[in-house]
Amino acid sequence: MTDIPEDHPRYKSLLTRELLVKGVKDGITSMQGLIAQGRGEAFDYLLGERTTGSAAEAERVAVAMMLLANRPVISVNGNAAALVSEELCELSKALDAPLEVNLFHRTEERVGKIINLLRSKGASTVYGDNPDKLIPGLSHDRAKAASKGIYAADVVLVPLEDGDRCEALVKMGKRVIVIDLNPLSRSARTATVAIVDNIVRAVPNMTAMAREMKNQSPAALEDIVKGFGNEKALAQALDEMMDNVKNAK
Ligand code: PTJ
Repeated sequence: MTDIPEDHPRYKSLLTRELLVKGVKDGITSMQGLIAQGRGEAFDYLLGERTTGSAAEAERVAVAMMLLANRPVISVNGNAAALVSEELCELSKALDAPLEVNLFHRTEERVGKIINLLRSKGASTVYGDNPDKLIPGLSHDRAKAASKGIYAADVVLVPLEDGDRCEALVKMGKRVIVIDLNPLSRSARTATVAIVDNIVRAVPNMTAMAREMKNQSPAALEDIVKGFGNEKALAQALDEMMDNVKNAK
């Protein structure tokens, strides 16, 4: 990895890039993952590289939804594994939700490496190496799912998702939470809850919230979920981006 000085004004962003490049070298992240990160970075720049008010609210709703779920599952791809493997394990514990590796550019070797990485960071249950079901309506490898994992889940957290699978999971009757910096993406628009934030900020935020909210009553958690509308939240995210751009003039 290139040694990035901590006083560099773009330290965090450059470090994120380094993690992804390392992910590619280690066989965790796909080459396409670098391009996806570039698109994410552009939106993050517009957002001011911060967790906005609407993102924090979406994170709270997502945590409440996961805590209320009977079978919550967290999906992990090559970008998520490179950027936040340890943080995802902590979130998995805080929410009592297993992890499942699900890849768009699937190779069994990469699935195995990501599972090993997650286990080395403390994950207990990780599905993905033995998918025995197919998500209906998807023709690519992303359809592969574990019968005890995503296939049976009632709520699925899918960071950096492609729109197709998000739509297919919603069609199966699941509540789908995406983390996607692009509020215009099909996944963000199809999701039950879209969190417009960088995964490196969103996942630790959600873990802290889960620890705080864990003892709230189901009625109190329902109240948090009830008031949420994804369309309105996405409109707010766009407003926050535009305000940030206007303030830069
Ligand atoms: O590891 P694989 O094979 O499953 O592949 C993973 C990628 C991400 C390559 C694959 O799912 C893909 O091509 O995704 P897309 O369709 O490019 O969508 C990724 C979305 O995530 C885009 O809308 C980006 O803006 C957004 N994004 C990228 N980096 C981040 C992000 N959102 C949050 N945090 C990020 N760091």
